[in-house]
Amino acid sequence: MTVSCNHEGLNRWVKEVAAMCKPARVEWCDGSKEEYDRLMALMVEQGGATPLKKRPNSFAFCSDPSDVARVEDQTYISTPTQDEAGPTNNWMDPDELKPRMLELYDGCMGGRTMYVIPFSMGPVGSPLAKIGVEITDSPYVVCNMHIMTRVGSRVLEVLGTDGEFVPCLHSIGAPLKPGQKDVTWPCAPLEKKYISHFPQENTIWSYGSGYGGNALLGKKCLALRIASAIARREGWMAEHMLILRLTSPEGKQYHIGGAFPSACGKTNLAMLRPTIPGWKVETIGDDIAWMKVGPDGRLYAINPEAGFFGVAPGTSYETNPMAMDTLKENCIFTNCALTDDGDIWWEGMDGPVPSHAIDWKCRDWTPESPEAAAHPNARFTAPASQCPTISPDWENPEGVPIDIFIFGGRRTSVVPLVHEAFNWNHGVFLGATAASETTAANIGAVGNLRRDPFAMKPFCGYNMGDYFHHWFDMGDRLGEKAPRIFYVNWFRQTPDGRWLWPGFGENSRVLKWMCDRVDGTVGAKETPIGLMPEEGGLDISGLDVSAEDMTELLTVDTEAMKAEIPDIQAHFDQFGDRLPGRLRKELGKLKERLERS
Ligand code: SAT
Ligand code: MN
Repeated sequence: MTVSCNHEGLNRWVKEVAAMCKPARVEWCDGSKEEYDRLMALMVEQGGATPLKKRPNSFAFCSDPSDVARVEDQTYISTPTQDEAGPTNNWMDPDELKPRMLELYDGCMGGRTMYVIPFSMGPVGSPLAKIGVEITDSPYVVCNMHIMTRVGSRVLEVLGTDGEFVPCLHSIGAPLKPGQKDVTWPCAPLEKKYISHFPQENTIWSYGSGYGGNALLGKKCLALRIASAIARREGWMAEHMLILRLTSPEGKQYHIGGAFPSACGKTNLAMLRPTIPGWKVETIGDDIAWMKVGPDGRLYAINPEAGFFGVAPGTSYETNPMAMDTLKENCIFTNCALTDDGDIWWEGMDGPVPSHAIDWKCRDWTPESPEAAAHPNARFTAPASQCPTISPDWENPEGVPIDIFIFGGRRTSVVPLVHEAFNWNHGVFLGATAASETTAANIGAVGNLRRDPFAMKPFCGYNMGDYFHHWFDMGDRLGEKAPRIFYVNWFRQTPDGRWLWPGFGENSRVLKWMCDRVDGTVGAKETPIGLMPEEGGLDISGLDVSAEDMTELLTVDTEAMKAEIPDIQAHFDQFGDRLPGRLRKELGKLKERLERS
């Protein structure tokens, strides 16, 4: 299929980029199955993709060992002043960053095909959707974008001759000299990787990495970093949130938006199968929510993505059966292990551990091998439409009305299973002070505690102090129709490392408590940190958790909370004048409540 583009600005940009990157050829993507099959066949032929015997139309890839996760240290918010990017972002002056990257881009696509991918974040033509165009020299990126976004000629039709789009420039940064043999996962060395955002111009420049959030620019780069900056200017919200619909046995629907850092179980929660009888969960999104105030004054959310880019290790029929069923066909697997019978495997998958496999570094692997077979941040790319619990409303262009926000993170101690904010302002405080132990989703040490406000630390495209203001502004606008705010921690452990809470499907008990709170049918006890379930408030019938563990899960450790105050104080101090006074006030009130208790 030939793609014709009548958008002068887009045609001009494509020409300019081609002149700079000097690819061997330029190809416009139409999003068709023919295109996907052709590029996959090409990658199979070149040795980068392995077709899986056990999963129709599915392929496995292994990345370069330097290219396994987002590179936060080399991710930039490039605004004219550092203050606009704020203390939580890496900043570089565009006047310094651009020349540096232009030099890298010069001739960077030599010997390769430059693909032009028109894509829509959100259902094509939805009033909440945004159009992007990614230029890339990676066929792997093209195929992943086919699954993760809506790609194709329809997008160009909506764009017309002068529609707005976000230009997303990507190169793996590995030009081929004439006659040079390609490697299976070409990319630039770590120090040459740059993931740059220019929020003032709504543009993205990514160089050197082929991996996930570094390279699939519709996701974290557009739908979060650039969109969050646009959303603030335009009065809506772009959040790092799953979206799910919970339906009670009486048929009442509740919509939940949940913000958790990467690799903290958003995908599992979005596809949860309730263990409490009669309750049902439908999945709307597992990573990103775009939300606008609707005509009735409530907050409506859409999932701008079309697929799931989920963490593979730990996913099993036990932990997330719906994800496992989603992964049966038409998927891409990255950095998983390959079994001898032509399937993928990862740590934590159901069934026996294979006696032999090829690990993600292409080495022979046996259970005795010292390293894991799959990389801990190995990923699957799967079409959302294949999820058995996908909601019939997941592509509703108007979105779904949000009743509940949940914040949380991975905390092995201190933070109880669930607490509710006293009100919106206190809820914003809970979001702004959220902390989590780091995971393998970003390059760096695993297990350190870091403040990750609203799970947006790596994804907020402007000064986070202003972002906090924006949350207060949205609350003021929503008034009584604002969603209720809760904070959860599924990850509590005993000092010797035993999980206190079973998690997964059992989390439905906590969600039910939230719905009951929204309906006013269950009470709560006041604690210094928020409202918590009263004795018997949480439905634990049939749950295999001891009374002592339940008590531990629902107790506020006043001394441990007090000990965190200086860290919260320091966290707030970094925002200087940009910190909303309301947050300081909430901190003061928390201190008082802790002193009194
Ligand atoms: O690599 S991604 O940014 O797409 C996944 C994640 O870290 O959540
Ligand atoms: Mn994420």
